[in-house]
Amino acid sequence: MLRQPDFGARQSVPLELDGVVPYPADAAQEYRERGYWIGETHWDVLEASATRNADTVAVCDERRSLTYRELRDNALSQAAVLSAMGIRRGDRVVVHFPNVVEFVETTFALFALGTVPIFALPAHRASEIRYFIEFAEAAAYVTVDKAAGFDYGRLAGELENEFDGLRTVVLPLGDAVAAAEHRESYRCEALPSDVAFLQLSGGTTGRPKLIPRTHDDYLYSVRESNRICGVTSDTVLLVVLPVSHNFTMSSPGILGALHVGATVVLAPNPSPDTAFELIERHRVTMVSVVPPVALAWMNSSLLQSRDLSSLRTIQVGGAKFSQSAAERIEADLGARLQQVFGMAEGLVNYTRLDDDATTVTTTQGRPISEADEVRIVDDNDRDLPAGQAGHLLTRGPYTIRGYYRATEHNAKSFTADGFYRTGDIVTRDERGYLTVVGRAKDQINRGGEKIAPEEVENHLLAHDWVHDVSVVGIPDEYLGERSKAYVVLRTEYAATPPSSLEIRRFLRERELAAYKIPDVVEFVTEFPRTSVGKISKNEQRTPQPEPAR
Ligand code: OOB
Repeated sequence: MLRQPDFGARQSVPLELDGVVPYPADAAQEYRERGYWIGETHWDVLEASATRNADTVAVCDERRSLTYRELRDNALSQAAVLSAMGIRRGDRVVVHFPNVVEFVETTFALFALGTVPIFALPAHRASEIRYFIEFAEAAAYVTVDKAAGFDYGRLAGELENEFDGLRTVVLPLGDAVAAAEHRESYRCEALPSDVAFLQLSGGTTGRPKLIPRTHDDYLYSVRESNRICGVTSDTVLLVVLPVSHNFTMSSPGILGALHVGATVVLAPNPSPDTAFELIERHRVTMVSVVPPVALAWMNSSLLQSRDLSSLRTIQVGGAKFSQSAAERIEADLGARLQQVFGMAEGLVNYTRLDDDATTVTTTQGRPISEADEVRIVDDNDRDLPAGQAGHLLTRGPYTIRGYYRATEHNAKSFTADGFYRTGDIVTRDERGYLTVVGRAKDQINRGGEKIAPEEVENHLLAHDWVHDVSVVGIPDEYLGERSKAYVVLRTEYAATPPSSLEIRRFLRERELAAYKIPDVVEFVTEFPRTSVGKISKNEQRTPQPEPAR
């Protein structure tokens, strides 16, 4: 019989993870003294909730529903299995799930062991997953069998063959888990100052960057988010965005809900059919969406036939929400709008529940914490006066000081004194509210899904016929932006170009996440250039008049 992992008393040795930039000692001390970092781990949070709310439903999806006690016990059972497989504290483990209960069980099983999950997105495919395994030297890959139209289990099999020593776990685990024994209480080995997991950055480079977040820093943002967003044990949170995304996890998200004994309902997709039915059935009070989902909901004819009266707050974030759409939310959906402007690297801004209508519809809110330091600077890092648009830099009690294993990139993405360069162009009013007005980073924000053009360009350059390529975001009424690839073919193929469909199929065959595949492909003979000879992406982003025929 498998037993619960037996680590005895909590160890006092901090986790050593190479390639992590720690908070400077004086900053860490200040964050503790001011009561931001209170010395709890994610596992402690679940233990406490399971004690207080044992029989409340913690999380459910279409197939399964778990009380807090069941969630805790299942997580410990899975931890026992993982531990028997040799998975230990500090090991990196790629976690790859669609919106199913197993994601939450697995995440807490890994927290119980002090293992470091890497939160892959449900849409990621072999190309991204392989990279995470290699780059982070992952010990294991955990997923679920066929779900949401994709055979995750098959991918697990392929990866196991490919990577020596990689353990793969495909849920459900079956009998092994049913047999595990539990103790009344379990103290995990992790320390609150340890890296709890690696989140993913939207990315601007050829490969996504990994973001090390500690228990202390993340839980501070979660607790404050709960306070700002009014999450209590009565909250029923509907999750329609990908489970592992930072917005879904922590703003206040799944972790916020589990912190206070609320109920999380996981939706397999954000379509009005699916979501409205779940809102009605579970009397959902709160939901987080990206702008295109908010638009689809407001335009849905199903609004007439479904009862959404339980909905109190609808959070919109991840990409810029237009003022005109924001102004419609309350009347169309019968819930109050809260704008959320956040990033997996840390800083999250919210409009407050008691803000006036103009603030809620025209700004992206203000930071969570009075300790969030925000600077708005010009191209030479000089501070700008209130109201002027500039680069947003930030530092604070839950914003990282560096990406994982990325020394060179960190020198560019962080100032010498530890401010993160967000790449966002914002204005700030006298009250500290931010409005996002643009972006300086080379990233496409496709309705909240982030695409690093360089990553897609590298894949396209692997095509034998392709000589050069440039990927940009072009305006889209619904998504905000969609992606376009300009392709220059090798001269010998220029006369007989492949169809754009073939190019897109080529990318799919390289097992790239579908949202990264360009919406539009155009073959050109050359790129517009700037005066210094660089590709003018700005010109490529601007819609060109149709050529005269
Ligand atoms: C969220 O996190 P990420 O890491 O996927 O993306 C962060 C970037 C920001 O730097 C900004 O460029 C953009 O996404 N963004 C917004 C926005 N919210 C995020 N741009 C304009 N308006 C907004 N409201 O996207 C994220 C993380 C936590 C909470 C919410 C969103």
